[in-house]
Amino acid sequence: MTMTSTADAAERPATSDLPNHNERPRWQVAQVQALFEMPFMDLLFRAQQVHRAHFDANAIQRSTLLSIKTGGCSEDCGYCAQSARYDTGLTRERLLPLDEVLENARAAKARGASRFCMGAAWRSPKDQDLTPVLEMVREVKKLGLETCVTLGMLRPGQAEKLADAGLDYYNHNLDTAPEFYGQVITTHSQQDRLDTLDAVRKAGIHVCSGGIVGMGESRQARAALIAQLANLPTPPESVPINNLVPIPGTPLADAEPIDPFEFVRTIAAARITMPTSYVRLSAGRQQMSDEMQALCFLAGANSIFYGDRLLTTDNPDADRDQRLFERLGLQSI
Ligand code: SAM
Ligand code: DTB
Ligand code: SF4
Repeated sequence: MTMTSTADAAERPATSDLPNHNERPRWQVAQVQALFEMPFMDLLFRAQQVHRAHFDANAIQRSTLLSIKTGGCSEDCGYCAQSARYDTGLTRERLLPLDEVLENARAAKARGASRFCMGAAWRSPKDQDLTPVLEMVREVKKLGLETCVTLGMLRPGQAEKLADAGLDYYNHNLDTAPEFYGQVITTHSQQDRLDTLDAVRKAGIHVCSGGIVGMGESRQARAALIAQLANLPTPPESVPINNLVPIPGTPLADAEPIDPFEFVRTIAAARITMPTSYVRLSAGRQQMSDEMQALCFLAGANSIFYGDRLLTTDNPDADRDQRLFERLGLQSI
């Protein structure tokens, strides 16, 4: 098949155009935007080619999430049910005890999850907050699960402590394009998040970082987010793409939903620009049809959150996901 001229415009830059020939080629925002502008069928075909060159196209990785500390967060992220600044009707909870966390982890493993992700609504954990989480990481790992935590911004030395506890992944999203960031979050900067990702990477922990779409951002902003993730010194091993779950009481409660095909295009752009990363179809699956999810898998998504809760909102239950996997002939990783 021949590519269209739009597709040609989306080719990666030649390495010879770069000042340092040892560097990976960088994706320009315009090149990622050109991917978004490809005819839908061509974009999906290209995403499938990239996907099949690096992964089994019929296998999906599953992680189960647990909110270990819910609500009362100091930050003003405009999408978040857990910010103390908005009245979202959420009941705050203190850090869960270890035995409750382990009970959830055992159930996740029994259902077939390979990774267990623990999320806490902190701007940044204090050292005394981190100590019990280190114990959770050690104990969950002993169950034979991969471990992931998402705790907010890390202070010096904390990533190393998490690495010593055996943590496999740290989730910390860039969330949206640098130029749109200040319209969604004002209590920290995107640079703060980049600094935490750098500390996590240097400590030898795998990076899980992605973003949210459907917040009223432009297509260019979506392309800029994808380019930024792909151009990190090492791309994240895991890239969650969240579709905004509108939360009553937050500033984004009434955001115009994204066109479903535009969401699929975002997945495809992530797949093409980060060929060896797992692209995670994240928040928003509960509101998607099975057909929409199948399109996302066709566009290169190869991991999901599995289990009937995300952090504070619903996710499809395991039975629905198992039926979907059977109907599509998908295996779990
Ligand atoms: N406090 C930590 C942080 O901000 O990194 C960890 C928890 S935070 C809830 C994790 C991620 O969930 C956010 O970065 C955002 O991408 C996603 N998220 C939060 N609320 C969401 C919503 N209503 N819809 C979709 N994604 C959401
Ligand atoms: C990510 O990117 N998405 C997950 C996980 N990382 C921590 C969280 C989604 C949260 C959706 C809204 C909620 O349940 O509160
Ligand atoms: Fe929510 Fe995390 Fe922002 Fe806190 S820092 S408001 S938990 S997204």
